[in-house]
Amino acid sequence: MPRKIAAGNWKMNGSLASTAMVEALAKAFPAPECEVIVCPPFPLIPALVNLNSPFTIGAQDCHFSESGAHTGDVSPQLLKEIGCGAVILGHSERRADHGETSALVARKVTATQNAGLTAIVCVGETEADRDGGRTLKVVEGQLAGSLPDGTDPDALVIAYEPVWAIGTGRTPVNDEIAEVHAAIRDTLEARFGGQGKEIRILYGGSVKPGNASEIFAIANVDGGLVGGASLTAEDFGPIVAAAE
Ligand code: G2H
Repeated sequence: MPRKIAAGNWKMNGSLASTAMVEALAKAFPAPECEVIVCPPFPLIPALVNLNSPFTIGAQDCHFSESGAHTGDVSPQLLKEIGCGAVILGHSERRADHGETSALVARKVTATQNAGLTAIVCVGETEADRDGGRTLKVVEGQLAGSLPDGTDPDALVIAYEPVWAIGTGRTPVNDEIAEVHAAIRDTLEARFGGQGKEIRILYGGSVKPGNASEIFAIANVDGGLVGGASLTAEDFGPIVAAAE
């Protein structure tokens, strides 16, 4: 398994025509030297899976139950059945827009991993947290709360996404990214021992073709979770190349 990951989080963007973008990307990267994960909105997942590209197709959320009376929700078992390989959990937009807590994310991590999927767990501080000097405390607290007992480190990816850098065009300076990623690595090693070294830690927040190589070269940065710049092959292609 390649160490680096280029993951695209399409958020609530894309249409059936977006399959063309993934086809173009697969043509450019028929055997990528990094893991490429594409996470479209739920209804587009089958169309992307059916392309049989070398990429992992993921979801942006799931419920913690296998089935039941949960209108509008999707189970990880169904995601697995239709060909998903990963699920983004605890993205700051879900924490903010849907009131998701770390305790809820933890239940989803268990369910996701039990379904045979990789959990991509997002953590990150707000601007007020950073200005208040609470960045590491907040991130470590989110990790502790979002990773339940029994978490499988082999089916876990962490994404550090400072909330103030998401979709804003602002990115932390390299030393700030390095500091948080090192703290996350320490936390994972304390929790999972040697296996904590193997867990991929992605940076997310305004990753672009122009900054991806520099960010991915920072210690403990194992690739990126990319939003806006994952929507076209022109933008996402160079980011995949930077992760190779
Ligand atoms: C952070 C990121 C993708 P963007 O949310 O998860 O989005 O790259 O648009 O800042």
